Amino acid sequence: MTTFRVTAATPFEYSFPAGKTALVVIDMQRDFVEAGGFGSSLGNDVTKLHTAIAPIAALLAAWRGHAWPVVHTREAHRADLSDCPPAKRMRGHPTLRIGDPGPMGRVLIDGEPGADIIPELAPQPREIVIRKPGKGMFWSTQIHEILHAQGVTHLIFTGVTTEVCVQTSMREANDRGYACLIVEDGTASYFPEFKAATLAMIAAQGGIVGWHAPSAAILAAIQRVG
Ligand code: C5J
Repeated sequence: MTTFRVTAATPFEYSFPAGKTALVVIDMQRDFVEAGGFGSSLGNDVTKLHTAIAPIAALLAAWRGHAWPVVHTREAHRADLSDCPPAKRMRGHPTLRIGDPGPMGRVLIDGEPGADIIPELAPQPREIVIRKPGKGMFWSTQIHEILHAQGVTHLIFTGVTTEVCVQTSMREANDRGYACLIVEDGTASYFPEFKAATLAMIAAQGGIVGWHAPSAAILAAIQRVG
């Protein structure tokens, strides 16, 4: 099996096997990335997330070119809110709470326009798309079983927001035995300082949670082998 070596990874080289490494795109949904959704209802500047779109698109093109596994997640709740704990819904002082009607339909509700993945990164047929009610992608989903059935051992994380759903999912994955890397320019936060801190704490102590690297280093590793 071909192995790709990302030499410019932190804290040291990361290698990943062809076909057994899934590209994970966390929550690139209109509700987080576009004005009028959940992210802006919490007072955030959603344009801060836009830098991640082009690097994710480039990685998606590479993964699609080889027909390697791709996972997209969407944070979204059932219409009756039965999977949204009141402690989550009532927290803070957003202008719109989860389930409230907004410019893109009911906020963070499955099937509403805001819960869709942005058109630039729309999933293709045969890619894995999971709806998750929590921040982490393993909580109350079948993703571990799906990845296990496909023999996936390595996960390369992208998406938003770095310190919330991406970091939570990466930590959950680390505990389940996946070798995980987060893509520096393929993830973004409303708070750049939280993104920087997340990358630092992931790679600290000899990669206690995993690795990080720029998208260019991953693409170069693939191109070197061909
Ligand atoms: C948040 C997410 N930030 N996808 N969700 O509530 O990070």
